[in-house]
Amino acid sequence: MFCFQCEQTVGGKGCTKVGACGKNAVVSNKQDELTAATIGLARAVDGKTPSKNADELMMKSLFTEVTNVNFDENRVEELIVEVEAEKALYGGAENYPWTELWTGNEDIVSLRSTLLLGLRGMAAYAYHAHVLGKDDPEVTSWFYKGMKALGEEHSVEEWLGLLMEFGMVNLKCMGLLDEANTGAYGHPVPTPVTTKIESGPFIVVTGHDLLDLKQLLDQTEGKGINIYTHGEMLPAHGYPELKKYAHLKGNFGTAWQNQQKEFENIPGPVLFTTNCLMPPKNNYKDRIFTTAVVAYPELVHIPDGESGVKDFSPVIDKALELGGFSEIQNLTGINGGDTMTTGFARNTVLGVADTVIDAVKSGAIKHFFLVGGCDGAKPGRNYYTEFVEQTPKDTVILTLACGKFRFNDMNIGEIGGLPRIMDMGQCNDAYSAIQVAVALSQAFECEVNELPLTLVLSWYEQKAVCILLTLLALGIKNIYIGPTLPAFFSPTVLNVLVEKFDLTPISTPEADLAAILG
Ligand code: FS2
Ligand code: SF4
Repeated sequence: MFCFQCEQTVGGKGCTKVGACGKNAVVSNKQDELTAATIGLARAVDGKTPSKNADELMMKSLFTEVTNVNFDENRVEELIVEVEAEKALYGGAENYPWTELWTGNEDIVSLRSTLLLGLRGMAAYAYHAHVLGKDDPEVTSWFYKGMKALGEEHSVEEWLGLLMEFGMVNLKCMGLLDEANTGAYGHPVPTPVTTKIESGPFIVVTGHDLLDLKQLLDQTEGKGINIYTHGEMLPAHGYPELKKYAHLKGNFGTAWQNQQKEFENIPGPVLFTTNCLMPPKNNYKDRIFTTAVVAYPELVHIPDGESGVKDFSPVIDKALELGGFSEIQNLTGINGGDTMTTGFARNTVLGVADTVIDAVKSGAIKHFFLVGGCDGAKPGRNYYTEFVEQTPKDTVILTLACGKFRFNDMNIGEIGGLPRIMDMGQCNDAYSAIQVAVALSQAFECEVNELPLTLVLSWYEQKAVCILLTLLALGIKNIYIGPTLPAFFSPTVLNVLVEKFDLTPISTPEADLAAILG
């Protein structure tokens, strides 16, 4: 096996025997085989119109290959068989030799890998929009274009061109998901979320898929079962059509890398709608349920339902059987706070744009930071907590994705009635952040790069890769990135990114803050 797609890759170089994520060599090789088969599918449909089934297979296959999504060789094999059958309908085509995916000239491998990993990330977003009935022909067709391109020879300039084109397509895809989520559930509103867990049966829902949460809320209503979000599901509390359910009570736990501790002997089931799933320990294995493309051997999987409605009875029965805590649990976030406020998506922030603009003009707000992205297990990630703690009182922190659990229970005060930390949502809500930045640049009649705004990003898996490519394609410069740089950036590719975009690796909060504000 060879895999270097995530931030915890072994030795910062590549996983070759077993993944640091727990993915074994058989699954890893099968995922490469699946990648090669989807390149074959893209070749086969070239010049023809792909079916809806082909489109779904493309999204599902790429999503399946994302870190911490699928650990089940049988499910990957099933997908390979389905892709081959679909490919045959278009007269077939050669698959890419999967053993050559990560080999060749270092810079070409780097550029090819970056495009593939970005496509994997975008597939997750496209899939969430798709289940809500939203597809964009440009996004869908770019999966074929991108996968076909992966199997071809290109110059460095051509690869860079493809990456920038992809970044703009991913912006469209995030916009599509924003439209799907807000269309179905309304625009998020600021919502304080408690970290306390009440007594009685409960279910924890994690991952990014709001439709799975909505169906579970419907199916548990009036049954005496409380629902708690976890990880990337926290922003669900902000959506009017989800927050209206009285039994959507609060948030359990913190970011994904703490799950093996947090789920220990928990008296309730956990539903994984997407990544990040870690190999479950024996003391809670019987309580973990997967759905959609998430899978792990021996765990109960909730299949896609007839006419789009899933049957969550196995999860509900488990919640009733386990019965929950006998008394209220006064849990807190990492810093001891018992409330995590979310819901500051674009509509809310732009709704107070005049207040924000006045505060900037009067000097009450000196700088904006977007401190966002993934969390992970590396000790160096304390940087993000310390960075937020050290930001001056006249600055505002916008945040998104699961990295925020490092500081989203802290109360660092307000400016002009607005909290200094504003949670914009999941990683895909980078779209909201981009809309706000564009609106501010229009209000101040300047370029986004001239705004008093700095992006301080943390990355872990491939959704962060597609978002980074979007930000670069938009010409956003001076992004700070950590905790370490991707192993799939070769020295030459990294040089290009540093020179062209001033991409800066994080150093210390003190030094970086001084450089940004000085
Ligand atoms: Fe966090 Fe994991 Fe959103 Fe990533 S829960 S690192 O999938 O996509 O962030
Ligand atoms: Fe290693 Fe990350 Fe790949 Fe898992 S996903 S095998 S940890 S590089």
